[in-house]
Amino acid sequence: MSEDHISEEAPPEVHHYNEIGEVPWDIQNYWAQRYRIFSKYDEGVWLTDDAWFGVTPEPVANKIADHIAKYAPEGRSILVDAFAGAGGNTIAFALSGRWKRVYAIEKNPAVLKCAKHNAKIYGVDHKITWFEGDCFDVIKNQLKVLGPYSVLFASPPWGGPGYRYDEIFDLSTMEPYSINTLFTEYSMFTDQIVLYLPRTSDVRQLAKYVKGTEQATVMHYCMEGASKALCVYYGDFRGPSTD
Ligand code: MGP
Repeated sequence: MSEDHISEEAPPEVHHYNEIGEVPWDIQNYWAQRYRIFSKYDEGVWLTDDAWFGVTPEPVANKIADHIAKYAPEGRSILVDAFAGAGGNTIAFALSGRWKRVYAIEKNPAVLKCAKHNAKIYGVDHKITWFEGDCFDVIKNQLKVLGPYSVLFASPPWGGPGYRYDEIFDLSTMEPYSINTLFTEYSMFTDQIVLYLPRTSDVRQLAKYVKGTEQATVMHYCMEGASKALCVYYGDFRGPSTD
């Protein structure tokens, strides 16, 4: 870790909890799994209280990064992470070594600070270009020309942990961005799109965005025998299901 990392000041809504007594009750369950979420948690990982709900556990983030690195078309050298959050996926993409550059977008300034700080802990901050803002605006206004060289990964908000109570999750009413909004916006940028979505997502809705007789792959990412979430791969990914 560098000196400037150690002396950095955390904004007021950013925390590194050391003991369960400090942790708000509704995130205690996540804090209990902190080393599965960030194996380097004790090196001073930062999170906002809301960021705990959406962060991808490290083994899952690494597996997804590994699949995208292996199966994305060769000509793609840029990875755009549209919802960087506290950095779980972004760090894994940078660690994979597959990308010339990782572009990470996050709207919430405090959460973006967490992502940058956490990337420093993992030693990959220098491989990432950070954008503070709405991902649709950043992609349209600042990254547009990179579309043909990029893979777009998005782990959007799912409308809160309440997603668990739906037997089949309706992606058309997902808040604040429906599957239709996400796909329509992202497909104006690139045709290589990976979305991280609830494990109970309605796959019939995912199929609607597959052109003609092309195919998409849906992959469940599991820990200890239970699916955590799925990824849908749209584009020319060479069959992650074979791994
Ligand atoms: P979870 O269902 O809240 O936890 O999230 P868990 O421990 O699997 O619940 P249980 O029923 O198994 O006890 C599962 C995973 O979904 C988390 O690890 C996050 O990666 C992801 N996740 C959860 N939420 C609410 C979101 C979200 O809003 N957006 C994104 N992108 N990921 C989420």
